[in-house]
Amino acid sequence: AVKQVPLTLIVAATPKNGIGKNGSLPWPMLKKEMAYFARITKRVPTPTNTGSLQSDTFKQNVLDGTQRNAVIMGRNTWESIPPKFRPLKDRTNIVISSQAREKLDTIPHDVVVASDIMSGLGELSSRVEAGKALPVGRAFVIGGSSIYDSALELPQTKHVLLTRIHKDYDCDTFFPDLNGHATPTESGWQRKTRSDLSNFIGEEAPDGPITESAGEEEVEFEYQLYERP
Ligand code: FOL
Repeated sequence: AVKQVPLTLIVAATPKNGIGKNGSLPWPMLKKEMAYFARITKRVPTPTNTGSLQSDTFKQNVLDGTQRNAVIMGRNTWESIPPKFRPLKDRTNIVISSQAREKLDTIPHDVVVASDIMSGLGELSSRVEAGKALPVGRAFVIGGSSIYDSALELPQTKHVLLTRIHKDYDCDTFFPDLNGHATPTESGWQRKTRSDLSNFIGEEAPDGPITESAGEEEVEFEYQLYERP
């Protein structure tokens, strides 16, 4: 039996599941939300603390440097990240593209380029075995639409960290409807409690919505966790 690495989707979406507009995010910069994304995708769990006690799950941090999480993204999402922030630091970046690295705009060699999620993870495993990359902690799928779609088809995708933005923005890119992918029964996606979320992310989750001033306006959002069996 070969253990497949669990995949977690992380996404921020409007009430209509909008995630993007004209190659960037639809909302003005939400500093706290972006900081949450960075913190959660960097934080590595310990496999050594057997995990019967959930509070042990996150005693190890990225700063220990024995593992690093992977972030898996499509080529458009890669290009949407400001050049000064990419590759996303302290994470192994995997870019999905049907074009070979050579035909793409200068992607550093420590970034894995692959034609699909499973080959990207396979290439990363080869690099780990060759001592050229750190062992994988968690693997996060960070978009966009078509990469989220593909990930939801994979049986190893068990969690979605969704930030629900409580405001409508005009969008041209959407997150797939979780229970269009599965029936709203026990075999489908279920929202978990705040306590489950805290345990999963390794930090206290806020109670209720967060308000952030962004540009001219105040924007409310909340962090959610979904799971499927
Ligand atoms: N998930 C959530 N919850 N929020 C998001 O904004 C988000 N964005 C993407 C995927 N999942 C998400 C894809 N888009 C950066 C920029 C765009 C982006 C993802 C990441 C980025 O620059 N991240 C830096 C932080 C930069 C900063 O602190 O301003 C990083 O280090 O992660």
